[in-house]
Amino acid sequence: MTILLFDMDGVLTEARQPMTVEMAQLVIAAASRHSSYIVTGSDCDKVREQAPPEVLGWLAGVFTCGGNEFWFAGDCVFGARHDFPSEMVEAIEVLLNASPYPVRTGAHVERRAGMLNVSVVGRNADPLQRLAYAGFDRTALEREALAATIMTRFPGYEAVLGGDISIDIVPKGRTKAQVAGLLPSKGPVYFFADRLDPGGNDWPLAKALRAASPANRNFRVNSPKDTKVLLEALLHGVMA
Ligand code: M1P
Repeated sequence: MTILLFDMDGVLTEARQPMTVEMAQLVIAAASRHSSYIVTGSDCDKVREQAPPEVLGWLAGVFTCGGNEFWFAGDCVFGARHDFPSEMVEAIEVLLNASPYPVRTGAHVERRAGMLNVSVVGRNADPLQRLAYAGFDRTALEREALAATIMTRFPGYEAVLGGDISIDIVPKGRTKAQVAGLLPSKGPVYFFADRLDPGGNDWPLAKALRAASPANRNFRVNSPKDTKVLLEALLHGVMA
């Protein structure tokens, strides 16, 4: 039986937005036929805000914080912990202060299980402030530069781009790739994700899945609209 893995932001939902009723119905239909998981850089509170309980109830589990936590039936089954060096947090503060981006909304460094999430505009940004920063970053490539700077200075860590306004920092190897080794070996794995290029937070898992079996497949989506098309195709047996 094919196992389905879904990234959340940009794939099942718009960034930090609730799942639509239509998407919820499709995910439930898929999850009732295939063992299905969400794999996200976000934490469990955000997953609960965005995915309705009836969807979560159909899932075989939710990997949060880039695979550093696993949730099943509403309980945290395991959670990695990591003490990030204070020099890193200090260096991040220097980099945040040095950014030319003028709007700051607060919550710029968020500590999650086994990871740090860092955002120049801040996690309190509203949807318009998110869009504005994402537009700036598309041209300025600020997040790529921040990630590269952090990885050069702290080579034991990986900094990857997850959503639209932040970067996720984890100890080397503690990316979403770890999920590949945690799945039941029941069948091919289909991964639906939007950050499949090097430097994106879905790339390490996509690479690990490709290396594990030629039957595994990574499906790139540009928005939840693409995911709906793929799920409808899956439900009609097109992708089997
Ligand atoms: O799930 C993808 C990403 O979602 C958020 O990203 P952003 O706020 O940048 O759009 C964050 O929760 C991030 O950690 C996560 O990887």
